[in-house]
Amino acid sequence: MKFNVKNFSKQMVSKISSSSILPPITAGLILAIMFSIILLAGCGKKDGSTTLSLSEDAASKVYVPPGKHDEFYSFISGGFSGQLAIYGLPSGRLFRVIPVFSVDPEKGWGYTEETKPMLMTSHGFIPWDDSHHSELSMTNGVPDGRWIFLNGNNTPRLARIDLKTFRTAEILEIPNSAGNHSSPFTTENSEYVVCGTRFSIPINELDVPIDSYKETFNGTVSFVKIDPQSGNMSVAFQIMSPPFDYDLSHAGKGPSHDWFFFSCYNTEQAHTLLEVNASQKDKDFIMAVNWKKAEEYIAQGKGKDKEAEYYHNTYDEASHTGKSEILKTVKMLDPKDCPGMVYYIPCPKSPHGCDVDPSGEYIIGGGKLATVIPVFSYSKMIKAIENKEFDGDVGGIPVIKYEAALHGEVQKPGLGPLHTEFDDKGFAYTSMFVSSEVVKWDIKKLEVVDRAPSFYSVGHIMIPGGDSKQPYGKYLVVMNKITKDRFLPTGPELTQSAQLYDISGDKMKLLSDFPTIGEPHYAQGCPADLISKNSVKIFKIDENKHPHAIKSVNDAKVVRNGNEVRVYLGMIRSHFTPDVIEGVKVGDKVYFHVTNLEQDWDIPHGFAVKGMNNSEMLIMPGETQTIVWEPKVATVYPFYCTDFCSALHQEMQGYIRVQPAGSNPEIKYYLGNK
Ligand code: K7E
Ligand code: CUA
Repeated sequence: MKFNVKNFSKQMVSKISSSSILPPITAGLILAIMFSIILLAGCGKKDGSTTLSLSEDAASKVYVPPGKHDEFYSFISGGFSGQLAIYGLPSGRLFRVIPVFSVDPEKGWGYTEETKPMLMTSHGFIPWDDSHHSELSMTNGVPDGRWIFLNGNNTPRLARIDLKTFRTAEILEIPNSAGNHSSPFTTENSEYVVCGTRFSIPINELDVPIDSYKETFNGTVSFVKIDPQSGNMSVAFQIMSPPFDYDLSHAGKGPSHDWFFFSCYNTEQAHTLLEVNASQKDKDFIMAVNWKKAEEYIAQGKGKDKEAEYYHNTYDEASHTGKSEILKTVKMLDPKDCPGMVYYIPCPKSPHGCDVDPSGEYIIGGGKLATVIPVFSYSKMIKAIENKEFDGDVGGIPVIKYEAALHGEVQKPGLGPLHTEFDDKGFAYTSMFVSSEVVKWDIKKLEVVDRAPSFYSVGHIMIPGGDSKQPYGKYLVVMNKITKDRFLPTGPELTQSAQLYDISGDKMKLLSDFPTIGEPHYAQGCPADLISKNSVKIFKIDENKHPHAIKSVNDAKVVRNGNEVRVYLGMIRSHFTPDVIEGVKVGDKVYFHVTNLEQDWDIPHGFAVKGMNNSEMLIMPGETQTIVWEPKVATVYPFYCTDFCSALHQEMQGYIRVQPAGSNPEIKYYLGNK
């Protein structure tokens, strides 16, 4: 979500004064929200600075002395950058950016021949996406530090990042979906990661009039099976659902282990001016899916094979190479044929976040336009199902009576509740987008116990382990949409930001602000040693299965085959083998297969050749990567190492001669004496 507070107020003023579409209640609510925005926009500032003063105490809490490590990793999604950024907590220091769905010349990802297949989709090569949510793999409902999943919103995709290497291991395209937003949330043992479509689309007919939305459009939620050993992802089944917008989700845990909960808005089934038309109803839904039941129906053959074309891309660390596989079918379940599998719970009003507390008993909806936070009870939901306390059905899906599933409502929490995380002491923390604050409340008593302003317009919040069975209730990270006056200006666009709060006591305490890469949405955090102890340091050169790897400098060579020239280049501090190459001509396609022969941690070498219309490569110890170069002009081109690898890094260079098209040069190469 992103909008400007000032514009929002202005637009709303003109809308409310000029529009007779809005029912009086909606208009009244929006007016109330608007006034609060104006009030709050004014009260955060005094003489250009915030009124909040930070004590030395706060500074010492985020201070990690030089040479010391942070206590937690945090993985903050990059939003429209399609990347995932890794920060230490409590310092807020940035360690690494994983490009995931995007290209980043620093990493060479998507530029090298080996990694290009990872970004292939049924729409072609797509080096970008919009990534909102990260989710750590779990065992027994607790992050296990093995993998982290990231959603691709725009070209619906799901990525798995291997936390041994901090690299993308797998990207799966999601068929019959558009706007993969309610993703990639996982069940307690990462049996499944889900993908729910934000936009409903015409699933059966492709080309239909858009105003036939109600008749021809549908939503789907997909359950992606995760292989417990390899992590390999496959679409196990999809559930066809009414044409709503499936927004966010979280799995049950403990008693609610078998269930998954998805928030949805636009139950009005509007296809235009959703801003108004999808805000008509007092309540939308949380969709409760019994995935164990779905498994039974699949076993009984109730899943219909549905044609679809989608890519499955995997990266093999042994050969340092990615490959794409094109899949043609998915299993689709229709709730009409599968009683007991899907229910709707009414939820006020245009829900966004859908969060389950550590006990698995309470399900919290975040109604963007609601004045309360509704808290549902899993055990009451089950009783309501047993007693058939329904208010009819929608598309064959029974609608449970609101009161029958409700534990209670948090009254007057603030404005625009979005997302909720949990600590280990029975408290929930909900972000309030409109009133720019975080509200702490007691889950059982439903009472607000503390509130802290956020600067400004908070979206997601994150407590390490905060959506798991075992939150580490020490820090809260708040991720903001707008920073206004918090940082030095950088032209028309200011940095997005995260803020760190100490939540170990009764009251939340702001400790620090730090900028983020891209727009942060959701994040995950876990104790550092869960991951750091497994970190890969080198790739063993003896185990390098790349077809164009060399195992020693003695294997370095240059080979011509027609107009293809393959350069098998070795790198070791501080030279290339060979570093003089002749025999290439204009019109050739030159493959540089570059192997880093080092076997020491943290000694990458880089490779670039003058005028290369691509990116540098950064090659890790023991790894082979390939870049293609098609020289256009006959001359001599230098190449060099781009990563400062030793005192003689600057000497790590070479020359390649390119002769005119039509010539017949002899291949020659050497290092040192000819
Ligand atoms: Cu609230 Cu896309 Cu999870 Cu952003 S979403 S904030
Ligand atoms: Cu190798 Cu610098």
